[in-house]
Parts: sequence; C-alpha cells; structure tokens
Amino acid sequence: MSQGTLFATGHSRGILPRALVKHFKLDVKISDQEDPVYKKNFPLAKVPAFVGPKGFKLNEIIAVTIYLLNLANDEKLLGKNAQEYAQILKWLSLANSELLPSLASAFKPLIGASPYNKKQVDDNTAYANKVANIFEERLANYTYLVGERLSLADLLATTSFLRGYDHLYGAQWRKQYPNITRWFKTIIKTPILSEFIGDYKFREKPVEYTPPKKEKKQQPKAEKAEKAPKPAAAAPAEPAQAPKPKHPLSLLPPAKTSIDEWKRTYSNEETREVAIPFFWEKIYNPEDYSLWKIICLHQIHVWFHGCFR
Ligand SMILES: N[C@@H](CCC(=O)N[C@@H](CS)C(=O)NCC(=O)O)C(=O)O
Repeated sequence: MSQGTLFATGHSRGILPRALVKHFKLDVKISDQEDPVYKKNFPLAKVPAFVGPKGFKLNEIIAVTIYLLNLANDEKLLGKNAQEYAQILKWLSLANSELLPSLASAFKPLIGASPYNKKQVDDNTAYANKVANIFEERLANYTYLVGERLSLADLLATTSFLRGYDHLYGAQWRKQYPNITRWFKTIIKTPILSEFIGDYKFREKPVEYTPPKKEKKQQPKAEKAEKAPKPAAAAPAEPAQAPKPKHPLSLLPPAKTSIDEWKRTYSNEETREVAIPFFWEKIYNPEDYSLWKIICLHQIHVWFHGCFR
C-alpha cells in the first residue's frame, strides 16, 4: 500500500522532503499545490505537506521530514540519544524559523520579488548573519551540527543556507564564514542531497538591487514623422508618405507599472507568498489595467492585459 503523497515543489523547503523520498525509495507520490487533495486539506497553502493512509495529514517541514525518516526506518539521522535528538530539533528550528525567513526578507527585495526597502534588506541581512554566527561557531570545532555524524539538522539547515548562497553570499561572505562554507560543501555532496544540489556554482558577489527600468514614453508615430529631417532642397521631391493610421490604444498614456515585471515575478517566485502580494501592491492599478475573470469549463483563469486598459 502506498505510504502517502508528499506535496512539495521547487521551494527551498521542498528540496529535502523530495530528496528523502528519493534516497530512501519511499512509496510516496510527489504532488504539488494544484492537487485538489492538497487544496482541500491545507488551508494555509504552504509546502511541504503530506497525506498518508486513513486520513493522516501533516504539514510543517520539521514534522514532515521526521515522519519521512520514520517511514524509511532510519534512526541514524535523528541522533544517538534524547540529548542529540533535542539538539537536532534545536538546529532544525533555528534554520527554519530564524535563518530562512530573514534570508528571504533580505534577498527577495533585491531580486524584485517583493517591494524594495533598504532598511528591511540591511536589517535582515544583519540578522541572518547573526544567526549564521551561531552555526559558524559550532562548525569551527565540529564537522557536523550534532555529535560526530550527519543528522537531519545538517541536511535541513543546508537547504536553508542554500538561499543565502544563491543570492547573498559572495566570495567576501564565504571568507568571513569559512566553517559554514566548508560544511555546506560537504553536506551538498552527501548521497541524500547530491542529486538535488550537488553541482553548486558559488556566486562572486551578492546580488545587487537594480531599480526597475522606467518604460520609455511612447511617441505617437505621426509625431515622429513630423520630426524627421526634411529632405535637402535640391533633392527631387518625393511623394509625401501618408502617415500610418494611429492605433487607438497609442493615444493612452503609458502604463505606470510593467506587466513584464509581474510575469517575471510570477514565473520565478513563490506564488502566494511573493507573487500575488507583489501584484496587488506594485503592479495593479485600476487607471492602467482592468482585471478580467474568465470562467471556462471547470477552470478559472484570471486574465489581464494592457490591451484592455
Ligand atoms: N512554517 C512552515 C512554512 C512553510 C512555507 O512558508 N513554505 C513556503 C515555501 S518555502 C510556501 O509554501 N509558500 C507559499 C507558496 O509558495 O505558495 C514550515 O516550516 O514548513
């Protein structure tokens, strides 16, 4: 009998649960947030989540990964005794509740996934580094976070640090945190994670904030034609070209926000957490765009386009 269904996508919290299912060859189906079973059971719409036989359901990454290890009958990754187990829980919580959220609040504005606010970026970068100091200190004297061998804490914390390396941790940061970096390189090569993040390319510099380009004001075409240099007096007179007919929408002023920016955010970022708030806060304004809801058979598509301004 199937052991259940895991709902985990490409988010950072999706990596480890999927890696555990794969590594331990669990009989667990992998699905995503579009699955009706997920929609029915998880009102917070967060991943990872898990549904097992007889109505068993679970969410929150720490609970889900511990449960997957139980399904795999693997006790090695959960420590040798109660103290080690408690230490593992401590590092899991520190990485998941302190490190990852502050990293996300620091890098998302830099990549345009949430509104930019310098103070927010600086404060969260500083806080993430403060949390990183605790890891750095431990890893200065030990290879792993708990005891002398790999545990769930190393695996999950590595996937949390991944977002830092993806966006913030350039060569300079890696020099300041040599022990975390040495440990990160070790853990991504372990059999459980290597297929998912083993071939990692480190970045040279942290990502820099680039303010969105202002769209060029559209000149009505007829106006451009007027400004074109006049032909030299001596040149033979050419028949005057009839101005191209104006497109009715070219009479409207350019939109203040860019639909392309929204499309990029929607494609690259977490939908509910980042893209949807970004749409309402930064993109949509009723003077420029109208929003259309088209109901087609059983699906609902929300469709909007500058054409309908
Ligand atoms: N407290 C939850 C947080 C889960 C969470 O925030 N997951 C993110 C992905 S890393 C998510 O599902 N965001 C909503 C979305 O992308 O739709 C946990 O620790 O598992």
